[in-house]
Amino acid sequence: MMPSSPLSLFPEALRESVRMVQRSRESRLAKRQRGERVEPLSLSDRRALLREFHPDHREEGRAQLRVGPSQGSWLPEELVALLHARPRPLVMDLMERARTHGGLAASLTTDVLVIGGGGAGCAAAIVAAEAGVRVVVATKLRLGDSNTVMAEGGIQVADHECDSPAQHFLDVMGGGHFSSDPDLVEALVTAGPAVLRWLEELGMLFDKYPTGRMKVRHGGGTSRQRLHAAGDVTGLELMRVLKDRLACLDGITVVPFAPAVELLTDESGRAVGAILEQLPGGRPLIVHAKAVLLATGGLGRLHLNGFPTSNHHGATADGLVLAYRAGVPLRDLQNCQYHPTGVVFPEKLTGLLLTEKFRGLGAQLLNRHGDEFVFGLEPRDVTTAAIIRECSEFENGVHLPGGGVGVWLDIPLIDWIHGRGAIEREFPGRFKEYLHMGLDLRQVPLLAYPTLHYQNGGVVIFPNGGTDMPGLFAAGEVTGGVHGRNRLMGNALLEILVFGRRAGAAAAAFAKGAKLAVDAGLGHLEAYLEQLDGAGIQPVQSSPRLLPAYGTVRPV
Ligand code: MEZ
Repeated sequence: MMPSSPLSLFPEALRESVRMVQRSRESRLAKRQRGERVEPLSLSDRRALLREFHPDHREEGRAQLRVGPSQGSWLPEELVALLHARPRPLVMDLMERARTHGGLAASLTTDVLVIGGGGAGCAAAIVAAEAGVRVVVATKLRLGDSNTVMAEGGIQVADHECDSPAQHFLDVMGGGHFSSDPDLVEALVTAGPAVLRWLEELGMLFDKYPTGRMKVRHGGGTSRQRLHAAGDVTGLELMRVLKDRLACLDGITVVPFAPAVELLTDESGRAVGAILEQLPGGRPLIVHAKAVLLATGGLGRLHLNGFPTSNHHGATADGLVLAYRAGVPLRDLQNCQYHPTGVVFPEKLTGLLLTEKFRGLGAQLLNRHGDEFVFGLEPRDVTTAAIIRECSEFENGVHLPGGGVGVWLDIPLIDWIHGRGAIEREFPGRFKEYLHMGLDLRQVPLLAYPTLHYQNGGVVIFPNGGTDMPGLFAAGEVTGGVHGRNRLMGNALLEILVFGRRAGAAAAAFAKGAKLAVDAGLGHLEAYLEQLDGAGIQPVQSSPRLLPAYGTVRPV
């Protein structure tokens, strides 16, 4: 039931500020119609802003990695602590058995083991099964529980006449500060149109005009409108069709509630399986596989720099730990993505996403005086730094009585720009969700502040999804190189499909030419523990963490 006044849910201290935003809407719209706007920053201004205000550039909160192939890198201290940690107790017990028995006997065997049941893992499993190999998908929670399912705003694909993969390539390279691997970016953008056709064939429902033409929008840092969406539930709709396809295929076994806690390797250093730790209870499941594919997602639930996160509960960097202990290098992990608009109020939703599509359709970011202070479609890292500066140095943030601070995202402006009904039509998910709580997005702005959203870097891969380790493939957020130091909106959904499919195909091909190992063990782990010892590191925790240590969901 709707409250009596649109403002009744806001604390008294905020109501005058909301009214000011409402009062200034008409004149801001008129300005917009006259083409007056806050201009995008010059390259040098962007750089200076990032240096001073983006969390990646803070001196504190980093630590140096002291072992392994990326030794010497300065990374978020929460991540370094996991990489310097000892294995989980279950693995320590199995290590002794592996040593004395010359390996660990299998509870389950397969051709390809896919670790992770989000978008990248499902896409990989589908392609591998279609290539005729047996696949096991081991997933920490249920199939589909992942950041993919929470993705709202859309997927970037250059498929319209005024656009091209070359244009998309330049945007990705520029958005990532020219630090991406160009071969990976080329693979990403050129496969886009085919991936879109595949999704349509699988039955995904995109936003379209009555003529059947796909609607496309701008995202931050994009030179063309190329964001394709399914309302504001793009990831949910994407997972729906992937899960349907996966369920139709023979040869795929899904093992839910079974996170991988260590890879298995053979004498030659090939990846030959993994140890899964079944939830709850922690019983081991030893899987032998001819090829292993990591699609474990990101690290948002490590709450780097104390930020809230938009990520699902399983995003605890597990894949990074597994791959790194096995000797696979990491890249770009000093750069994380703080999405500019996480929820600040209502407080119970703190950190959850307010999609960039709101800004793509004209919602403005306003400070406590009701002034627009940044061009709304700067690349994400720039917008984030501008919000942090506005709330810190300029002291122009809106303060909640309970301590939170943020800036207004004036969502109702969207209906004023595009006509009544636009908000309900374009944001069916968030519109209903907030209405249910008593907040009508057609009438009130929401308070926003950056939230930890994405792990820009990760495991180093080749364009086919292979890694330095024979038999080990990786795809999706666990990998690095596609987005360089800053990802643009909508490229994550594209990445999980392009590289999920590539890695699935490459893993299947590898498996066809490989045999199951007879000596699947933990030799790589013993070597890693020796390195920790040699560096004088005495681990105080174990990893991978599996779940964050708060709330009602507890690690086992
Ligand atoms: O790619 C993303 O992270 C995305 C589309 C997020 C959003 O704002 O909706």
